Amino acid sequence: MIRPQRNSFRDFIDLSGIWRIRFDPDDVGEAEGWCAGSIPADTHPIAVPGSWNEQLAEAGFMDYLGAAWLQTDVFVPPSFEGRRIRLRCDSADFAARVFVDGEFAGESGPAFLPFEVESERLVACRTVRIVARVDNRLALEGPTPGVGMEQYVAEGRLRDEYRPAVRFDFFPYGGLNRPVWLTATPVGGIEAVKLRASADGRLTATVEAPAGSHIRISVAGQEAEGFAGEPVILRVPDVRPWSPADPALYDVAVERLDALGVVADRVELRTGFRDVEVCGHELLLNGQPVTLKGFGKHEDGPIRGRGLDLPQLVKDFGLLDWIGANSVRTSHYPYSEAFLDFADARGVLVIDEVFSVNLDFRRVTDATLVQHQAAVRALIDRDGHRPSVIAWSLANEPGYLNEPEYRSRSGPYWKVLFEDARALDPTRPLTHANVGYAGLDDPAFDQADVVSINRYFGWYQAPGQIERAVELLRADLDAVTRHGKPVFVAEFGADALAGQHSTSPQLFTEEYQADLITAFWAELERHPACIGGHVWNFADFRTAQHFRRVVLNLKGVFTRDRQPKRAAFVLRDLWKGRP
Ligand code: GCB
Repeated sequence: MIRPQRNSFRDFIDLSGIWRIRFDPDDVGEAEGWCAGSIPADTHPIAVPGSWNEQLAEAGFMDYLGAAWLQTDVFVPPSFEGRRIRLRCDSADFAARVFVDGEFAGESGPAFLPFEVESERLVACRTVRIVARVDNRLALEGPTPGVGMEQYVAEGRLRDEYRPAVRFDFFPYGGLNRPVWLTATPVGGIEAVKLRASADGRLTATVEAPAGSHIRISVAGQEAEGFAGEPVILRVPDVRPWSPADPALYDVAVERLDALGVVADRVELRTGFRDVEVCGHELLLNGQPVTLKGFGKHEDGPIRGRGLDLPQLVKDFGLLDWIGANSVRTSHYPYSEAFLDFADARGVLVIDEVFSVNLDFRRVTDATLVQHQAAVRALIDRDGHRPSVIAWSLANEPGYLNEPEYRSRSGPYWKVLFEDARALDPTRPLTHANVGYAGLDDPAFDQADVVSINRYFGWYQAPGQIERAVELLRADLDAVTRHGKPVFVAEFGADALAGQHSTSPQLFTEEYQADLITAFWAELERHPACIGGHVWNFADFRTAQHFRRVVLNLKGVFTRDRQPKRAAFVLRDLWKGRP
């Protein structure tokens, strides 16, 4: 899939704006033909991109989990005549079926990743109606399992009931949370480009286009030619390797030439030349060891929910710079491409995570693995050319329910999943985020290149006892060191309510959060196998309702509206090396 772009061969219309939405709590829309669109009286206005929850809270849809039909009309301009016209959606949470003028056109693939649909109704010089049935429920056996009242009861876990019902600690926002586009590309054009660039200036491009297509690649004044489906290789002399200190980016032009050697299609991708590898307990970037300092984040904000928020992106990258962070994990799902544009340009290292949270091995079937593999493949396809992406994270906290099936059944699952990912991209290390319940010999560690652990000592265990928390952390770091790989603390932290203070160690105060983070950081820094840590979380974020959460998960070092807590200043001193 090629991201929408505009040049002499390609064009797009951004369908962002006010759409209409009709909720379908009884799931009757499909049978009743809502795919053709609805009259305004049955619908509410909704901004796209944006989640329906906070936008339509007053109409009663804050906690809505189910199907909803979103619609808009678009005029297909004359300039699209004779070209391949598609509708592209950058993501639909969590799944969508798309109709054009009432006819089914196609559906989404893995959640949080783009998909395209085509329809004979998409022809130039007419107005078409786009209707998307979006559903924010998750299947029980998916790579991120859903849950319902039945499971809470059957598992005897009524105290774990969330509203809306989820198995994870963030809000299941529904809607079209990233832009939707109408695109026009040449018939028989370039369909995909796989790029890999290394610090020695070598660039390999494999282009998907009609068989036999003649391909030309150019970057920094260098050119190479070849054919679709075969790697085309070129070398840039005196390349400036990409790094956080010098995030040098190069524009790569990929052209398809017709039989006369005339350019018939062109796409551009931006990349950077760099190497990442694991060596013993170290993670090397361009041959130099790196220490990861940063955060787990979320795509989350007031009103828009998970909707793409460009001002917030600008702000967040400014804050990452201000605090001296060099890295982020896209917990717990692939983020927008706009986010990665910033990471590439600002030199922020990214651990790119697939959407698999709290995988439950009592429910894993063959279909789970197939879906998980598809999600990994789609993520690598989308982000594989990004210099900022230094590792793939294939799951967050599988086995967190402490189910015995995790230890007995997950080994072969991880073997297949990791081997598959490694074959798709041998240039990046693989990891997953381990939860304490999954054990210090978590079967996924055998496959991972980096051993990542999430640890909440001082919070869920040993609350209020920072010294004890550090001892527990040290014991786990020592124990996982025996895997002989770099060790990374992918999550640690404490909730703090901005403005809550105390002179003694008290949960929820700004001082406790800051002191816990300081103590953990000292331990991570001194541990020989540890390559750094990510504080959980960059900013406070909304969760589903539960007595453990005060609307938000308060582990942010910034508030949800990006005001610093005490921990932000402390981290800034630690990471920027101030006294
Ligand atoms: C975790 C999860 C994360 C939660 C966090 C917490 O281990 O990975 O999604 O938000 O703990 O605050 O409990």
